Formats: sequence, C-alpha cells, structure tokens
Amino acid sequence: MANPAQEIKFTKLFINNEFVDSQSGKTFPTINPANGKKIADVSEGSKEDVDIAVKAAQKAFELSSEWRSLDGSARGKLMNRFADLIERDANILANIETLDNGKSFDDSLFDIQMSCDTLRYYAGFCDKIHGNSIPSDGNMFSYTRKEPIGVVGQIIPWNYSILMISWKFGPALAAGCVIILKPAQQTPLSALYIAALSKEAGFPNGVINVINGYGDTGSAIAAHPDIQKVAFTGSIKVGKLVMETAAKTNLKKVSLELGGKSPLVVLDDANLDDAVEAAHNGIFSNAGQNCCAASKTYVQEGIYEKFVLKAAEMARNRKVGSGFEKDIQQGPQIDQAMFDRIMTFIEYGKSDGATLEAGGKRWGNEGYFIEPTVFSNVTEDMKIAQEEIFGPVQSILKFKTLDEVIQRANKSDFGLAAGIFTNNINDAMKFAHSVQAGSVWVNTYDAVTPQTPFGGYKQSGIGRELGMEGLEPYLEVKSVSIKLPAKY
Ligand code: TXE
Repeated sequence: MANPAQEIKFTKLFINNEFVDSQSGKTFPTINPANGKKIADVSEGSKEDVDIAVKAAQKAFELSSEWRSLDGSARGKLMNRFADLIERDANILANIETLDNGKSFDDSLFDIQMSCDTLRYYAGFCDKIHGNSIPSDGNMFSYTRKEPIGVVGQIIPWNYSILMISWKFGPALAAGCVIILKPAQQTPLSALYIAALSKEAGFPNGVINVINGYGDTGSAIAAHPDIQKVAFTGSIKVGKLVMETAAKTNLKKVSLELGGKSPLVVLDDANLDDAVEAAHNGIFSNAGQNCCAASKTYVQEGIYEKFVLKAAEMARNRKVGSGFEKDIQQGPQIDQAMFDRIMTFIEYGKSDGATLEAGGKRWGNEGYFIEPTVFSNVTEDMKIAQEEIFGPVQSILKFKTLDEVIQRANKSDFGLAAGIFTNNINDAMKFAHSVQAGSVWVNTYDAVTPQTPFGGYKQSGIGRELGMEGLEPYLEVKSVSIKLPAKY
C-alpha cells in the first residue's frame, strides 16, 4: 500500500557490503518534488570514496575470489534471488521511489516489476555466455572466451532510478563484473535500499558498491584509472564529458544512453483513437521525463484537426497530483531547475507562434507540477520542435506525405526512438526501415522490453542496453590458440 510516511533506513554510502559515512563526512539533502520539502540527508561521496569502493571491487574481482569462483549457474541463482527480494519489498521500494522522484505509486510499482523482469532475463544468461571454437589457419586449435571486463562504473539519472539500476546491474552481474554505481543526486534513496537487498541476496563483499553524489562524483568514476568501463545514462552534454574524461585517462570503454527528440508519425488511415492515446501516453508518461518520449507528434493533414481536438481533450482530462493519491496519472517534475526549464520552453512555444491547445501553466501551488500542455501548428524551426524539453509538452506537427515525414524525422541530431500508426503494412515497413532510430514501434509506442535492445543512433548514444546486445559492453573477447603437432 502507498505510504508517504515510509521510513528511510539507508542514507550512507554502500561499500564492500557495508553502509559507511563518506570520507569527508559531507551530506546533501534529497527533496520531495511534490512539496519541495527535504526527505533525508544522504552521504555525499567524493573521489576518496570512489577510490575505496574501487579497491573493494578489485578485491572482489581477484581470480580466486568468491565471486570469480562461482559457477555461472550459481551467479544466475543469486541474480534471481536478488529479483525475488526486490519483488518482496516492492511496496517499500515504490514508496521510496514515489517520495524521491514524484511519479505515481503505480508507476513506481510498474518500474519495479520491469526491473525484476530485467534482472531475471539477464540471470538466464549467466551460464550461457560462451565463445566459439575456430577453424584457424595452421596446426592450431583456436577458441574464444568471453570474460568479464572487470570493475565497471555506472552513472544513472533520476527519471527511472530503479529501472536504470536493473538495466545497468543486469548485464554487468550476468557477465561477472563488479560495480561502482552512482545514482543521480535527485534520487539517491532507492539504490541504497536495493544495495541492502543485494547483500541479503548473498552477493559477496565488493561486488556491488553505491556512491551517491553530484557530477564531480560521477566525474571521479569516469576518470578512475582502475575502472575498465563506464556506462552512462543522462544528458548529451555530460555524456560527451564522460567520454572525453575516459579518453584522457585510461581509455576505459564507454557506453552512452542519451537524450532524444523522438518522432511519432500518424498516417491518415490509422485508428485515430488508438493513435491519440498512444501519442498522449508517449509524451506524458513519467511527466514527459522519458528519454524516448514521443516529443514530436507528426499527424497527416487529412486527420490533423480531429487529432488535435482529441489530443487536447485527453491532456485536459489527465489527472495530475501527488504520486501517493489514487489514480494519479502525472506527478511533479523532478526539481526546480527542470520545472523552470520546461516553463521556459512553454513560453518559447507561445512566442514562436505555436497554438496552445491545453495546459501551459504551473499546476497547484507547491512542488514542481506542470499542466499537461499541448501545442498544435508546431513547425520544425521552433525551439519546442528542436530541443529535448523533458517535460509534459506535446508538440503536434502537420505533414503531407510519408516520404516527406521520413525526411523530416531524420533531419535530427538524435535517433533514439520512433513510432508510426498506420493500417498499411508497406508504409509501416518503409518507415521502420528508413527512420534513423534505435527502436521503432508500429501501432504502439514505448514498447521497451528486457529482450529488445535499446539505444541510440547519432547523438542519442553509443552501444545498446537490454537484449543479448546489452551484455557485450561488459565482456572482453579473448582468442586462445594452441599449437598442435599436426592438422587434425
Ligand atoms: O542530466 P545529467 P540532468 C537529459 C534531459 C534533461 C537533461 C539534463 O534532456 O533535461 O538531460 O538532466 C551525473 N561526470 N536527460 O541534469 O546532468 C549526474 O550526477 C559524470 C536524458 O539530470 O546528465 C547524474 O547521475 N557524471 C536522460 C547523471 O550524470 C556526471 C535522463 C545524469 O545527469 C557529471 C536524464 C560529470 N561531469 C536527463 N555531471 C536519458 N537519457 O534518459 C553530472 N553527472
């Protein structure tokens, strides 16, 4: 049951299976975005704490260590137990997530279920990660091994804090890596509770470490000479910094999942009600704070007016409020800075000449709520059509032909996701194969599953998470060749 008075048990750093104060003794407040009030003070990690965590992780990764000696199948069992414990404590975790992030309790529960699914999906790989035997030239027996890359740094954002932990932990643990996780400063609490569950599940000391803090803590991870890989989800600006830092230090491997400005195309022949609803959920779910949000809704001219009327009505009926209230569809934005940024974009929309069809104002008088906002008559040159707003702002653009809309959709620095609604299979296939995006959804949107790889073309990222492809960034491939006396 939803409980806004959820006790917060864990606020320290988690290193080597223990909760410890930061070396500096510093803490930072974490704020409830529904009312702007402090939830708790949390230990703030710095470079010194990252160093200590890396040493613990290195020890856990030594060849004869408990972790390295585990059979793959035993690692899989551990991961499944971890998922079971997260499921057991789903209500507690959902309360923590709703307090810290603001999303509805039901959305938190949904994220938690998908997190368990993701961990279980990767648990199944643990004893199936293997190389090949290779018919190499000469008198040689050659084979490949896939080995865990070692100590990995994982830096995550606040919009799906629990889900992002599972996307990062799942493949890393299945591969046999050891982890230094840095959650976002806006949502430090869920990772600490999950860390406690990892200890209860039985992960050996040092396999999972959680260091909360701001950007400089993330930067210390990106720069660390003994971290072999960094996985980052967040803004393009910081993604570039992480890559630059990795290049300037030990050339650690980098995978990035960054922002987007994803097109959802609705053709004249689509089922209108389905398309309106999917476009609505595609932009407004998680209060628009979604990297693959359908932030450009392209509607063909024949149904444009009808679509806009229905979309505006849906937005006006969307239930906004505290995530702990029943049937809430949209909570607050994450913090004052994001709130201000989104309100500025709404002003740009108006001054650039788009038509405000719904919303456009702050909602309520405390916290960081924004009314579900719909603009029609949006054109490509407007700021709201170009930049990632990361808020509840739907922009509806008009187009004439499929070829035209494909060209317009591809004229973008981003390439994370795209969608199309149509009853014409040929048009759907043409779009799916022509659009430059890592995920394409036909007659649905945001259908992310643990099994399907997810990631970006162009500046939306490097590498893939989820699916079998999601394991690759955590593995090194080693070729072994043994000389034989003859060819046989
Ligand atoms: O992201 P940041 P912010 C986009 C979205 C949003 C914008 C800004 O457009 O409006 O980014 O959000 C850590 N070295 N996305 O400011 O700053 C930081 O502490 C290493 C898209 O929240 O990129 C946090 O843990 N790490 C997105 C993480 O990076 C650093 C999700 C993300 O924060 C660092 C979130 C540094 N120098 C925002 N500076 C998506 N792809 O889903 C900060 N961090």
